[in-house]
This record gives sequence, C-alpha cells and structure tokens, in this order.
Amino acid sequence: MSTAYLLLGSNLGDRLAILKEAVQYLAATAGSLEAVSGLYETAAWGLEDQPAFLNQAVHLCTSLPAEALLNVCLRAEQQAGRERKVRWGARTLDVDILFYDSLVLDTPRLTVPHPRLPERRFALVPLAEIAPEVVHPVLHQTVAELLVACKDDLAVIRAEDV
Ligand code: A4P
Ligand code: MG
Repeated sequence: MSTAYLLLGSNLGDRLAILKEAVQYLAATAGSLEAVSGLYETAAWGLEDQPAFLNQAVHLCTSLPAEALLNVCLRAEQQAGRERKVRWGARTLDVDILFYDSLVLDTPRLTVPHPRLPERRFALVPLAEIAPEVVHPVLHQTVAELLVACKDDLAVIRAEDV
C-alpha cells in the first residue's frame, strides 16, 4: 500500500458539493481515506482575476500506482464537468497529487512531488493541517518547514472563519 496526499480545489459552481462528491469518489475508487483537512477559502494564485477557490487536502492509502491514481484524479475532474480552457483558469474541480510515498517522478504526464507546492500557501496550509511532519523527498524539509519558508502572501482562510 502507498500513501498519497492530494489537493482538491474548486472555484466554479457549487464548490462545497463538488469537493464533497470528489472526496467520496476518491474513497470509492482509489483507496481508504486516512485524513481530510478542513476547507480553506483561498485567493486565486497564478491568474488572480478569477473567483476564490475552496481547497482541501486529502490523505489516501492506495494500492494504485501513481499513474493510475492520476487517472482517477482526472476522472474525478471530468465527473465534476471540468472543461480545460486556460492554464490556471477557473475550474469546477482540480485534483493534484502532491506527494506519493517518497516517489520522485518527472514525466510528461506526471510530476511528483507537485512542482509548485513550495510556492503555494493554498496547498501548504491544508496539507500542514493533516501532514505537518511529512518530509519533501527532494527538498528534505517537512511540510511545516516549507510553510514557514513560503513567501506567498495570498489569503488562505479556514472556511468556517470566513
Ligand atoms: N500533471 C503533472 N503532474 C501532476 C500532479 N502532480 N498532479 C499533469 C496532477 N496532475 C499533474 O493539469 C494539466 C496536467 O498536469 C494534467 O493532465 C496531468 O497530466 P490541468 O489541471 O489540466 O492544468 P492546470 O491545473 O490549469 O495547470 P497546472 O499547471 O497543473 O496548474 P495547477 O498546478 O494544477 O494549479 N489558486 C488557488 N487559490 N487554489 C487552487 O487550487 N489551482 C491552480 C491550478 C491555480 N491557482 C489556484 C489553484
Ligand atoms: Mg491540476
């Protein structure tokens, strides 16, 4: 069994319902859910002129290899009616693999750990809630340490505090 950390994000449609359904789909198709972070309302990173996201991190225990797990993530996005138009543009659902065990992989389809994780508070804050001690296999820093070092200052607010 492998341990995977995923980040879910939505900034179009009924974001809360879309994330709930995606978590259920992942649990039904990819493995057992070990932990789920709270929901975070986050300012859009990259292309800033778009609605705020809801983001959530998930810890899965899975028997799927990383490539097969990516296929499940892409299927979850399709089920949420995602249309790919603009890179970093608004989407009903985005599911990214942040870590997969200590795997380091860089292929045209899949890069793990997620290459932009250290630059993104919207990913580090939810991940730090469920996995502060997990060590980045390339940078050799824990998630908590990456969060302290992160220079991103876009808003990341726990949803019940909004
Ligand atoms: N891909 C490669 N590595 C991975 C990975 N580790 N996990 C490939 C998932 N997918 C991975 O993604 C394009 C392709 O990346 C996939 O088909 C897969 O083969 P995409 O989702 O179609 O494109 P994208 O998301 O528009 O671009 P990109 O560069 O993947 O963006 P990110 O990194 O997914 O970021 N701001 C806030 N506040 N919250 C967000 O969740 N998300 C993004 C998207 C931008 N700004 C955001 C948020
Ligand atoms: Mg993506």
